[in-house]
Amino acid sequence: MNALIIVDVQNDFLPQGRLAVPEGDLVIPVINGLQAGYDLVVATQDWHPANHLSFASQHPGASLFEKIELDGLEQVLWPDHCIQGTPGAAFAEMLDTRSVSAIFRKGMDTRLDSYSGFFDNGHRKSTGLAAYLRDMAVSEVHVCGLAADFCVFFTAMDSLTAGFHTGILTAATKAIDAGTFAEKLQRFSAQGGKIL
Ligand code: VGL
Ligand code: ZN
Repeated sequence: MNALIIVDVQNDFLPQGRLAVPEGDLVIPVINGLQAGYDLVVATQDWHPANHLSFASQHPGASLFEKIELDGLEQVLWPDHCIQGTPGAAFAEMLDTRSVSAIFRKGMDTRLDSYSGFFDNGHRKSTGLAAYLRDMAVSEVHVCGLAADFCVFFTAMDSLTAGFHTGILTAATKAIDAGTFAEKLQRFSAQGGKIL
């Protein structure tokens, strides 16, 4: 069985959103067209409380995109985004979600960011995604969505570690920073990941 993981295709990551990914909207028709080729389609959703500590707004005097240390982990300070229940956290209206069998939310713990759909950044808590995929007899996982250099990359790396044959669908993802993504893709492929 193969599975498609659609990562964080949410309004705040689209060009009008609060943490806009350049050309993020262009992945939507591509992802809609890909879904029929998979036995299982799941989605992740970044889902932060308003006072999440990954937000620069929670650190007086800090600048956007500055790196700080939070509970022993490096943390980029983002603009407020994907706040639980707000329009920015909703899936893009044009995304076809009819075939999505389960949605895995992440980033709810105020002190801990979560780029991967499988684990928080400290690998302290699982979302249950790996167990779900195994239960559905999935062996091959393809990852798409936003943003390529953060949540797509870390989801794909954790998928490899969990033992799934894993590929990143490069035509169905866009990066916050294309240079960062190129470096991370090399790391992914060095670990046995497929660039599709
Ligand atoms: C993401 C930064 C912060 C992502 C989520 O979906 O790639 N990036 N939260
Ligand atoms: Zn986030």
